[in-house]
Amino acid sequence: MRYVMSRLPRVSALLAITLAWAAVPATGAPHPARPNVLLIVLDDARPETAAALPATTRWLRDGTSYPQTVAATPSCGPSRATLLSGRYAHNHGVRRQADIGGFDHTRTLQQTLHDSGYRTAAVGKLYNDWPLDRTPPGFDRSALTGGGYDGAQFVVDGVRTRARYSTSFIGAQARRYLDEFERDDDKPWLLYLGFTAPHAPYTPQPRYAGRTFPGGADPSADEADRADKPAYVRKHHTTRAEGEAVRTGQLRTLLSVDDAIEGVRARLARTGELRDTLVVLVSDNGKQWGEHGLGEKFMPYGPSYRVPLRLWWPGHVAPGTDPRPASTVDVTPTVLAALGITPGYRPDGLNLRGADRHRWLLLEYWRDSHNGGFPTWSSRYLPGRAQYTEYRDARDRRTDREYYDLRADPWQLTNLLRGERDRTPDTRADAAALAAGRGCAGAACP
Ligand SMILES: [Ca+2]
Ligand SMILES: [Ca+2]
Ligand SMILES: [Ca+2]
Repeated sequence: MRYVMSRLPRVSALLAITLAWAAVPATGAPHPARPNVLLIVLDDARPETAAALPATTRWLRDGTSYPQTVAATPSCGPSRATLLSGRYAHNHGVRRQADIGGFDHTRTLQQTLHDSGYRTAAVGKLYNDWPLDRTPPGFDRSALTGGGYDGAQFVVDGVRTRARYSTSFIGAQARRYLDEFERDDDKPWLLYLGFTAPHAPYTPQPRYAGRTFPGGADPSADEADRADKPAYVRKHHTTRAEGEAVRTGQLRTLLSVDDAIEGVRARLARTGELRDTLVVLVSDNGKQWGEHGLGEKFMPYGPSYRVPLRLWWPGHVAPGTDPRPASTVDVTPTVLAALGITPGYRPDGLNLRGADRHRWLLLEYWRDSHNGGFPTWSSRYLPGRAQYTEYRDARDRRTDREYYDLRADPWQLTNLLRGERDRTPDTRADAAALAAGRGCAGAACP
């Protein structure tokens, strides 16, 4: 019964969503003072990487976790634009890494909070292809990097510098901004905390370089028959062993992230801000650890698009697990609803803490020369049930299609549109829903 919403007629579902949206500002008790917002964004972390974040997990344990969360567009730059705007890439326009120049910075979490009296700062990796010496609109302060670990370059409020180790630098800079905020103690703040970990090149701190971790890639890392998959998949040959090396490298870098986050938590406790801070932990996309013979992300498979999402705010966000489908597009609307702030625009995502729910999850990706030759695709994803994917060429003509019955085949081993005829599902409803979803806006989004 978890997906009862998807069985309702479309009009009723839209009406329910509209009513829930209208009701949002009234759902929480009025806040005597607005809380701070700490938005922690990991880079390429799938949900399983929580194994390398013990202190962070302990801290956020009495918040809400959303195990069915996707990155609406599993690619760094587009995904961050989605996280910070609450809009799908087909609306915010950052479809490819280099598109950030066309981003509407006024329709963002940071601009909305800034306009509501928040002090705002961004630390670490934010957008791709953004000039680091320019503080992005909506932020008062910024200490940005393009990525990397040892000797990574940062620009701290216009001053160029190099970090000995990026993760430690990001943690220290976050604490500096928190100290600065503390001097203006009455004002709430937004701190965007974007780690470069666990993105390639997975350089660990020496003290974590020998650590190993039990577990590994999912069973699709040994997919023997990929004849059901589109041709581009079969051009890749990432082995389970190669995927395992990437996984270990990622988890080692996250041990340093755990230390940095613990340092931020301790500083919040010391300045008396801990209980007045809404914390969000999320990743911009996942990572293939050899599943289907693939590395990277950018593909319509679980390891690429599934991401961790946790919310924490003692006394306001209930402890527990929310199994409802969630997306990166929901982060900004959920934060703003928790704060009782109505943005000056209509996001595409929804308030995850409201009555409202996704009928299905829209996933979209556009071919990007920065990312290699992965094709353009979009999916209709029903977690635990099914995923329907269409690939498109440069002229927007449909090329390949995939359909996975996730109840029988959770690892996406058998594309039912490339198998025996008698098992071919009827995908007309999926295709129609996806066609509408690809152009959706606001409450009309699935
Ligand atoms: Ca990423
Ligand atoms: Ca204080
Ligand atoms: Ca197969």
